Amino acid sequence: MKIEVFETKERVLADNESAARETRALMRERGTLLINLMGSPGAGKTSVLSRVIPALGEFRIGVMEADVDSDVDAKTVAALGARVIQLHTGGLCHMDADMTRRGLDRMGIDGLDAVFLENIGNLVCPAEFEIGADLRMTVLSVPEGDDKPLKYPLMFTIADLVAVNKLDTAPIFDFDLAAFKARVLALNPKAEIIPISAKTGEGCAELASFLRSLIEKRRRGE
Ligand SMILES: Nc1nc2c(ncn2[C@@H]2O[C@H](COP(=O)(O)OP(=O)(O)O)[C@@H](O)[C@H]2O)c(=O)[nH]1
Ligand SMILES: [Mg+2]
Repeated sequence: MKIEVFETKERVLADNESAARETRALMRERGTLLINLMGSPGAGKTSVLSRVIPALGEFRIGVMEADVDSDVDAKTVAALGARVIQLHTGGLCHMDADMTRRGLDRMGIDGLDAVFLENIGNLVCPAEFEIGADLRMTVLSVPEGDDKPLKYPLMFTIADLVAVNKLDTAPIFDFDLAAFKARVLALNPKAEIIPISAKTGEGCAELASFLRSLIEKRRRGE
């Protein structure tokens, strides 16, 4: 007897890819840059936004805060003057393209130059689901260790930009920045790696200027 095998995960990922393509086309048409902000819980995603949004004060920024529950991060970011929506995934460990699209529709992107999606904190599921972002940005913090690209290779393979946060804690943790960079670049030679501290502000101007040039390019329709 021949039993049919239906590859459900492949189907889900194919549907996700087509929704992501639609979002990518929409963002291009509207002149808005979409950034998928990923990283472990506590890596400093919200803290980095708290540095970067004021530094990009000339632009209008939207933030979609995805959480399993709660609205603490959304309140922090709203206080910076960004347009904010809280998205609850009800237990799901990542945002997919369809959920992202619904969030964008609900928040409204009229007049926005850039939208950050602060994804659910983990280094596994968000890497698997394309949301249609123009930039995939991963925050990895020093206390997590320099071996994370070895343990979670997909996250560092798909990241366009890796912000190495909590640089101020480097004297306490044995974090080998050169080894970390080499591990990321071995997976992904095009990755941009910017060491920062959201606490002291070190490196945040460089990070903001990297983002600024992408936002300006998108505004010019490039
Ligand atoms: N020492 C230090 N602490 C940081 C830095 N960035 C964030 N934190 C702290 O790390 C914790 C988690 O930060 P948060 O931004 O909420 O992380 P998220 O879960 O990735 O959004 C908070 O207690 C922050 O104050 C940093 O650069 N240095
Ligand atoms: Mg957060």
